[in-house]
Amino acid sequence: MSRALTFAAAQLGPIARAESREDVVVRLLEMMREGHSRGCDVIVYPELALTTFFPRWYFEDQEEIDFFFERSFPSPVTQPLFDEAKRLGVGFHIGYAELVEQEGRLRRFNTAVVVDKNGEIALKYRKIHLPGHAEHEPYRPFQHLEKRYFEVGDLGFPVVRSMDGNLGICICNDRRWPEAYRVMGLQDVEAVFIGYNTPTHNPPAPQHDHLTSFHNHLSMQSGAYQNATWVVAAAKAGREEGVDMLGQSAIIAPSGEIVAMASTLEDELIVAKCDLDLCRSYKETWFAFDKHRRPEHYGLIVERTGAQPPGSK
Ligand code: ING
Repeated sequence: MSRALTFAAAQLGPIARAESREDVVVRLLEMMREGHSRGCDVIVYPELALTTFFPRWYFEDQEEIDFFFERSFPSPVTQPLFDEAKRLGVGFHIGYAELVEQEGRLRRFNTAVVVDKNGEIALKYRKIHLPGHAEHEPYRPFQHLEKRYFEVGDLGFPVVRSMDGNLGICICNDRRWPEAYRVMGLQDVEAVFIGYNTPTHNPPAPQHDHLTSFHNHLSMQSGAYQNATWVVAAAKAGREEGVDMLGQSAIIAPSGEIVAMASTLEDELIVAKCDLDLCRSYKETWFAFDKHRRPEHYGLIVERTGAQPPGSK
């Protein structure tokens, strides 16, 4: 008996800096309704889906920065997403910039949540692998200041049972790090939801630019296969405030095969019926972790941060 969920990746085209959250929510609702009409159970929106990707600019004024953050989620402007999801009986994943008072001080995270079919937040994740840099680097045609504007996430990589599946989240750069998938794999994850904002030019390494799409899919297909999980990945795509952002949102099976992919750089919904029990054939053979893993030999993965060449101290 297959345990199939129909997932959608809701790719977003550019969000202009001047575009209001209200206007963005209209776009999100349109894709939620299309997803419902196509039988979707869960719709996956991108990372930082409510505003333009603001870490591309250097700001000094904290108030200017905090304009891009949500002080509550849901908030009046995002409540319609929760209401419509409940009315339609669909779940969704969405990324946003989270501003929260915690332990007596303001904290800022690059956050994503899974909202279930009752409109309740079932899972929350705060981005752990923050790429880019913390100081203004004028040589760059655009900045990537996630290390300046966000703190490292403090929730680990949780997996929750919701909507009949073991669901996990990682955000953008996290998808390039095998540890992120493996921690979720060790919690028997069956579907990982990923939002990303990926420029097609990386100023420190322009020689890699032509491989941006290959590296995107390579990372996610590997993560899916090596942890026997589905991956549903939604891009913020297109030329956003002058920066070209990768599209090619994709739905990837535990086999590592891409079963659906976006073919535009605009708002585009891609849909696939995903049998979560397909994970079992990998979890019970190739990647039967309990039978085959040898953690007693993996110590360096946790003990050491940076690589140390042979013969070093
Ligand atoms: N984006 C990128 C990613 O890992 C990055 C990091 C920055 C890529 C600059 C290329 C150029 O896909 C995020 N948001 O993590």
